[in-house]
Amino acid sequence: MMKITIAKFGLLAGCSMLAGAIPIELAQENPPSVAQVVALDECDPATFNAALGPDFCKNVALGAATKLSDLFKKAALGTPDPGWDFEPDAVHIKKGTTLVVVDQGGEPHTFTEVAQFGGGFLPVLNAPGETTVPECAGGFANVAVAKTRILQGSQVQITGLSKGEHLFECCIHPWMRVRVEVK
Ligand SMILES: [Cu+2]
Repeated sequence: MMKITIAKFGLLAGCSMLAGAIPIELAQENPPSVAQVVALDECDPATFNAALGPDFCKNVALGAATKLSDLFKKAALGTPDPGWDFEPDAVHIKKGTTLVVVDQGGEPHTFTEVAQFGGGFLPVLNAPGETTVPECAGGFANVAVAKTRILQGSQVQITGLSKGEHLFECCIHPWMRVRVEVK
């Protein structure tokens, strides 16, 4: 009885060692390649949540907060608040690299691929004369746009990018832009 138990344990241990060894070998041959982009903002919970609903903006911007009315004012002047930003602005990756986009700001953003940079779906946040790009049209009522949404504290992974240049922007705050170069 004891012998059988030990033999079974030994077999299990052997299997798990083997299972553990395979991914490590593969990883050494093809190191997993990941590049990270972070979405940042400085939303002021009091004014954002009063207008947009409870918990829309989480208070994560320590010591810095922009009131909703100021965000609108700056956007209307064509000088949007730089606290709303994707970092870095340009990413150079090899084909096969996974792009991980993390929302470290206090409110939702989108990471939407566009043919050309332009306006988002909220005219009030677009620069003067800037029109909504086709990829952002319809806002979250458009499933294609909704799928690119990143909620506060969460992330999306972009895989399978073809070689060449890819442009991404936030369809809410369209001055948040990233240029991705895939080699
Ligand atoms: Cu945004």
